[in-house]
Amino acid sequence: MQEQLERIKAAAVQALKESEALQALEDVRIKYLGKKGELTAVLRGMGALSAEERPKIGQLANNVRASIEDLIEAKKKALMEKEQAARLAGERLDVTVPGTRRALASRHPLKQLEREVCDIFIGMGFSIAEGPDIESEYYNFEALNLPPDHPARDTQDTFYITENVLLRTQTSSVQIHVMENQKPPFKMVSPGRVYRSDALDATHSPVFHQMEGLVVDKGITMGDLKGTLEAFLKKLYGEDVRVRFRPHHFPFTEPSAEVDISCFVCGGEGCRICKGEGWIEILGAGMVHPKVLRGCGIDPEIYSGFAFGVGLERIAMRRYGIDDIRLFLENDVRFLKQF
Ligand code: 2NL
Repeated sequence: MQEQLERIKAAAVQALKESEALQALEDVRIKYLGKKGELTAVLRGMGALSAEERPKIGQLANNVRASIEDLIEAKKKALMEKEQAARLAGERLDVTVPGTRRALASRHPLKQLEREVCDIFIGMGFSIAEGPDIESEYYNFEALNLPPDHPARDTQDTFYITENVLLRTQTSSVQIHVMENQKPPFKMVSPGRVYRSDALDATHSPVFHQMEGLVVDKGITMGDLKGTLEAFLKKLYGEDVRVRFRPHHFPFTEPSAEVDISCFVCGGEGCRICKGEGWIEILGAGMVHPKVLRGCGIDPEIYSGFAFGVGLERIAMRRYGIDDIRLFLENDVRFLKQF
């Protein structure tokens, strides 16, 4: 029996030496130490031994079991370490290899300008008002004293969605909503996209950006309009700029004016940019028409206000010497990278 145990041990040791996977180790364990294993079979036969021999053989069998178990454990550990090492080697990555550089995007030049202009007005205590691009005819035209037969209402000039729903042609509509829903005083600017049914060429685009401003309070005068716009234009173009107001007509303001600045290229001498004029037209403005105030539920006998509108593309084109409005829409990185 002793011999038998030694043979079992030798066979198990040999089998373990040849095992190269965890499953093979388990197979060995079952074959020799399992319930139906070889060592168990020997132990079952111990009943036939003499009382003298039984403890000796029992002791030996236990030693054989223990050493096979130890070997299995050791081999298991070795195999797992080997496996881990192989996995780590496969996953190794060189953190010193240079990465793929991702180009950082930048703000669109028109949005940069919009922000700059908004910041100037925020600095003067204005709030920003935004509203929908799709409007009803009432908010876009009627409320601004543009009667049904006004040429701006023609389908040649305006994108109609249904008979009285359209893409806004100015952001004044946003300010009408605010005047209807809140109580004066108001001091706001409303930047945003506006739409006109124009064919796209170097100087016209069916979609462009505008910024309108509105101040309504008791006792607002043309002096407030002039002072505010002069302060704005000096912040945008520099303290040396001179500002000129020319009489004009808008249906929604009375009186109305167009506002020019002295040419920022030649300083008023006359050059290519100002077409020899010395002046550059920047804004339209005026005192809010009493009809417009009344339509929003504001009593023009108590309140007065001024308003203005400015096209952002025109300002940006002149500032950066851009000669084609289509460049703003094409998203050509070579163009956008310059700002
Ligand atoms: C221009 C002229 C202007 C206004 C816009 C306005 C808004 C309300 C009431 C009265 Cl809610 N007026 N806006 C006033 C005068 C001129 O824009 O040349 N825009 C590019």
